[in-house]
Amino acid sequence: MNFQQKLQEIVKKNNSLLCVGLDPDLSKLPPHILKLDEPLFEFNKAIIDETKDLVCAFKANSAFYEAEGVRGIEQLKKTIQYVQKQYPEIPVILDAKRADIGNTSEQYAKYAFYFLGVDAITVNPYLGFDSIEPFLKRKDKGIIILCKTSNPGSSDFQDIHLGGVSGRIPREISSPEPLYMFVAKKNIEWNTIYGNCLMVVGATYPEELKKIRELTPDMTFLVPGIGSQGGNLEQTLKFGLTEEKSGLIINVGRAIIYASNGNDFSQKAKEEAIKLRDLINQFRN
Ligand code: NUP
Repeated sequence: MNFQQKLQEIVKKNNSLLCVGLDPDLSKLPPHILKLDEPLFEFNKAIIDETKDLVCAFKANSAFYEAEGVRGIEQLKKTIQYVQKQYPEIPVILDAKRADIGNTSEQYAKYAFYFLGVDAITVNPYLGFDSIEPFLKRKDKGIIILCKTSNPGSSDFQDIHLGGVSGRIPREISSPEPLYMFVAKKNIEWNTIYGNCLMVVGATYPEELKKIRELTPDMTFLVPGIGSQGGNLEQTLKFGLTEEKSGLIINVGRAIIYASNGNDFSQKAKEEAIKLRDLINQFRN
């Protein structure tokens, strides 16, 4: 079963487009968890156990594990293995925004898909096709390409209009459209060849989301930015849902995982996840 099939199954089974972000930050974990030998893993495990019926995926951002060195990576791997063993129907996304020259990307792909064994990875298309091809050729995996990111600085480059560019870019696409639209078109093109592409579109830019959805009626978008970043859930759903009322993976990290800092943190996370799942589903019915 490939990533898209696995995703579709769990969306149906859990009736959810919510993805919980497993981004454990030692400075924010509950005191009783910090006392444990593997706090990142124990925190994740509690969140996973409470939200497993409410999500369509878990997304782990590599930075929060790399920050803790070898022990962090071990706990990332343990978290992924835990999901695979206990809840194998739930896909795990590695948010790493990787890509480099092809030869190096091969190693990043090996790390994600062989060492960690995740179902999908986020990649940065800035280096061009050969930099993401080592990921794309894993047709069973989901390759989630950054398109319009949720942060304020995403406008610095992604909104630059392409009029007048030269070099390898053919004249017909040298039009006054922003870079993110060009990237979206490339993603669609790569998806027709490889069939395993998704794209990242931030919930903080609903107008841009709308324009990208107009280009592709059925590709799946990973949408971060709801909760702590102030993204607009209503508009995200209005503009982003496909005809089948799907096509979005709505990631929420901090607003769920840090809903409480006490002994009840996983219970509170569950309550937040239920609220968000239900809010999302109001727009799907
Ligand atoms: O455009 C993006 N914005 C974003 O926040 C692309 C991302 N991958 N992310 C990631 O999504 C971010 O690094 C973090 O892991 C998650 C958002 O978490 P939160 O703001 O819900 O806590």
